[in-house]
Amino acid sequence: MRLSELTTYKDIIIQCHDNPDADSLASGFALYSYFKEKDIPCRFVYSGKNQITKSNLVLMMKELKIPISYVSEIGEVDLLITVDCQCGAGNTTLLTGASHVAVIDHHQTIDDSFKLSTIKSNYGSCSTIVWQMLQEEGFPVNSHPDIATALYYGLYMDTSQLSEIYHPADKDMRDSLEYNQSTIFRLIHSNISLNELQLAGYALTDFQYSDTYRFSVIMTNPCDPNILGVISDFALQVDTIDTCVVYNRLGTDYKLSIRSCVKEIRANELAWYLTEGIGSGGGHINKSGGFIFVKDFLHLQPDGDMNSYLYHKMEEYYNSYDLIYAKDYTADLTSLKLYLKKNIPIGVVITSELLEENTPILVRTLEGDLETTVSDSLYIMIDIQGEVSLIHKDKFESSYMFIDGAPNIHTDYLPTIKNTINGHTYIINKHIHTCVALGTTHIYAKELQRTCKVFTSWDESKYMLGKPGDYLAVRSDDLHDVYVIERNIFFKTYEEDSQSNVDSTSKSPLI
Ligand SMILES: [Mn+2]
Repeated sequence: MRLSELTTYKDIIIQCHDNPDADSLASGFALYSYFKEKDIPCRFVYSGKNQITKSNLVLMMKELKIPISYVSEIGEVDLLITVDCQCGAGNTTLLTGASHVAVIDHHQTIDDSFKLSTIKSNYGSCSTIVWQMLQEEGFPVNSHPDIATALYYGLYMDTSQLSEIYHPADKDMRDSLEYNQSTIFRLIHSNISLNELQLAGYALTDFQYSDTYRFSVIMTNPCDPNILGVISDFALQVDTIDTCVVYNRLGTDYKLSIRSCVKEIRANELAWYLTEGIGSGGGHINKSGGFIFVKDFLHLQPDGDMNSYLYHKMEEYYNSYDLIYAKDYTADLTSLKLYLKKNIPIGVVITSELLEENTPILVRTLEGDLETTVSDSLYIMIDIQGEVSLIHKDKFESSYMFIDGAPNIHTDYLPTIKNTINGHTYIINKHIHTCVALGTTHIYAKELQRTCKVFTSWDESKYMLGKPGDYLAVRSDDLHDVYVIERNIFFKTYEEDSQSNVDSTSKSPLI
């Protein structure tokens, strides 16, 4: 969806989620400014039980002149845009009266029936999506310091002070915005009030702790949901706490703030686990949040004891997965089958076709930034999922050959190459050649029966998550090269090797 498509509507209401945060205020404000400039009657609103009181948000609205108003109904309107949230989601009060609805969000898709929607669940902030959409329309964000500052603060607050930025689009925005530094500094230091400081102190005097699993569960009195995050950040600093959940009840929901500081547990996955079926959750690797509907919770646990539910659910989570550290793992080949990699055309970029020899470049990919220097012998490979690897010309020529036609790449972010001297960024799609591997690659693989977290030998800091139904793979030429292949990619990329000369005594793969 493009923003220009939305300018055909007579009037527009932009709604952010209940209990707005900085990201939702920034995204809505930027959109509002775009439609105002196009002379389309537009309002920016939020609803829900609570009005904004949190000190940093009050300051943000005042300093950046964000014209948001609190409503309980909207009357008739041609188009309602929900921003940083999805119409129908638990955190978004349903405002009726709109003839059409559009959704712009970076949370997990809960309903894909909206014709008008841009949802990018892997973006750090909704501000980034709106910024990209404004770029697409040629809207000069940096000519509006208030908008640039709001978008920067939105990303800042949604990515734990920019510490959890991983999507390249988020980095692109962070690097490009010309924001007001002194305003950002004041906002950062207006995060909690004196009363909230006291409330956090009370909460921390009473907590549940598991010796076995090193997690803590903490209840607080009702407060702004953002304060839960302040408390969980603090609790996680304890040397013997690896993960924690801080929660309270606000009206019809329980709010949860979840943290993890160990590489074996991702806070966002834990949030999904704790709220599955009775609410919703998500976020980032180290920090996440969620909510649980009181009504659905009472069905599950009629005594309403949230503390005991969370404690036991945490224990259950710790027992729900297997861990594999590829470096020290010895695969049991009798339980695996041999598969052959299909010859899929992938992409290759010859760097010297784009830039002069010896130019330092930054290759930005979904997986992270990669710095290198252009040379005649440096080729960049782009695989089916848009993942990038560097390869020497000689190695390339002995392992691949060029073919005609387009490569088979499915990604929502094609890598970009930036000249780090002059900052010029190259869109590489015009420069991608197509190639296929010479020879064959074999793997041993089996279908996973249980959730499995694999720390590969090439990245020991992050695990690959395998769900039941996905495949655990071991390279036949390197038994320590263990990884997970998603079920649908597996069937696209591999076929069982009938010529297999592996002893296949075991017919039922197990892990
Ligand atoms: Mn957000």
